[in-house]
Amino acid sequence: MDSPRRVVIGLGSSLGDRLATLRAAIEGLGAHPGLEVLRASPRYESPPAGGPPQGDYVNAAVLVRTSLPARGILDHTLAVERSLGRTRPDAVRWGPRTIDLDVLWIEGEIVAEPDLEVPHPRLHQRVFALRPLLDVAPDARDPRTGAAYASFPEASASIRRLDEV
Ligand code: A4P
Ligand code: MG
Repeated sequence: MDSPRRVVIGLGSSLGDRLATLRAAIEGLGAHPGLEVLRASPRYESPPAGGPPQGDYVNAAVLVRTSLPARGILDHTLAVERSLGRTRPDAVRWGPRTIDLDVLWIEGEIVAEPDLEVPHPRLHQRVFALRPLLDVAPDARDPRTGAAYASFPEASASIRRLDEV
C-alpha cells in the first residue's frame, strides 16, 4: 500500500446514454472499499479528437483519495469498464465506446510502463481532459516538470459545458 494521495480519473463516453453511463461509472469507482470519491466535475461535450467519424463525447473527471498502488487503481478502472459492458463496435483505435476510464493524474507520481503511463500521455494536449481535472484539482501539477496544469494553453481552450445533472 502506498500512502493516501489524490488521484484524478477521467471519464469519457460516445455511445448510448452517455450521462447515465458516466453516473454508473462514478458509482462503480466509489464501490471499491480502498478508494473514496471526493468530487466529480461538471460534464463537457466535445467532438471526437482523432479516430473514425463518431458521435460527440461527454467527458468528466473525478477526484479520489486512495492508498492503492497505481496498478491497483488501473485494475479497478478496467473492472468498472467491464462491469458496464464496455463495447467497441470495431477494433479501430479511438473508435466509439460506451465508457473509457483513464488514470489521468496521481499526485506526485510518475508511472512509465508499457501498459500504464501516468500522467496520461495526452492529458496536457486535451481540453476535455484538462478542464475537468482542473475543476476537481485546481492546483494539480505535472509531476515531471512541476508545471501547473492550469498554465497549459489547452486548459483555456473553449469547450461546451453541459448543465449539471
Ligand atoms: N493505459 C496506459 N496508461 C493508462 C492510463 N493512464 N489510464 C493502457 C488508463 N489506461 C492506460 O486503453 C488501452 C490500455 O491503455 C489500457 O488497457 C491500459 O493498459 P483503452 O481505454 O482500451 O484504449 P483507448 O482509450 O482507445 O486508448 P487511449 O490511448 O487511452 O486513448 P485516449 O488517449 O484515451 O483517447 N475525444 C473526445 N472528445 N473525448 C474523449 O474522451 N477519447 C479518445 C481516446 C479519443 N478522442 C476523444 C476521447
Ligand atoms: Mg483509455
